[in-house]
Amino acid sequence: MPKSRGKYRFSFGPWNISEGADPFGPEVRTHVSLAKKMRIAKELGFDGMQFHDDDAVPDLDSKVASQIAREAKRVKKMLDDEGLVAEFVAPRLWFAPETIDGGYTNNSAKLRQYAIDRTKTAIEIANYLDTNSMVIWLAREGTYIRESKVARKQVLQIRDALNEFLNYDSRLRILIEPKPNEPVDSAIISTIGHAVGMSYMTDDPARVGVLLETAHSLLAGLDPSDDMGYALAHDKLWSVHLNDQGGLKFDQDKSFGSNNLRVAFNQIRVLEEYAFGQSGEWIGLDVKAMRTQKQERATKHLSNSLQTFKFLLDKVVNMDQKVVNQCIAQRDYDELDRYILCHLMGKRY
Ligand code: 3MF
Ligand code: MG
Repeated sequence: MPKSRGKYRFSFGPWNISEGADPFGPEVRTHVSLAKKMRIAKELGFDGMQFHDDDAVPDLDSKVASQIAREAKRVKKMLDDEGLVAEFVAPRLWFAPETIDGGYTNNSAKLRQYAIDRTKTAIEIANYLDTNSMVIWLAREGTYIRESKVARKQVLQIRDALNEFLNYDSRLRILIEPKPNEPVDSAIISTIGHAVGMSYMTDDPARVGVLLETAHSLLAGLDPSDDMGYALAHDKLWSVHLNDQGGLKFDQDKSFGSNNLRVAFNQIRVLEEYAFGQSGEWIGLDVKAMRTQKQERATKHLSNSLQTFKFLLDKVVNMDQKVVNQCIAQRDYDELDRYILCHLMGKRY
């Protein structure tokens, strides 16, 4: 790894080694066990794993507390044995029949309670896995048609839910992962700005930050490196999901840098300028193998993304800041553009 100000540790989630199903076709690869995924993580040079609550304890809703505790502790032991740590646990609030129309913003009080209870169980699991970080991707908090919910009320319902979790566990840190759409037509907390705003509405803003995903910023029509800068100015960028995205279409979770190297370069530039990771923040890679990828080669999206990160970090560290400063001083941004492109292409400037 090139000499850098940032301290980079990498993680991914079990869902990032997948069977390749998409909305138009079934699975094309066989299931890989959690133990095997941990082994792969270690072999590829990752230090941590991210979990949905039911990645750690499958079929969570049908299990009692003691069984959940037992299974979660077993996963912790597996992590220990592999020399990995859990970065966070995220409640999967978009799968159960109870969350068809949302979790905390469901129009039914009974179903909202399901989402609250489920999240508290996820907090318990996080404790068993020895992490105090919980990521909340607000997948179905939003609408398919505007008239079905009251926008202002949804925001307050999410605030109230977050407060309940902060009060439930005094060590808990919440990372909001915003996304503008998919599965819903329009998410109520749709961008990093919305998520940061939400954090200040809670009872303890110091314990609420954000996780930024490259593709989610792009889907909102925003530049991920600027979004990172925004969250970093608030000291609230506590994790990232690096990946890539080819324009405004479904969430692709392409390998990091595979669509736009310059956009990827700038994300690392912004992280490096902040010395990201010095306070323990992780670099998560939320990437998917292409459906066309064969079973035995379906981890290249992870190794490729890691390699691209390191190569681009090298480009960031070895960028000639003198040239950059000169161009800025002369307000010659066309020359700066040429320098950056030469630098990225490895051409003599
Ligand atoms: C959705 C996502 C999710 C979240 C994950 C953890 C499946 O677009 O990015 O990945 O990252 O649920 O919060
Ligand atoms: Mg993500």
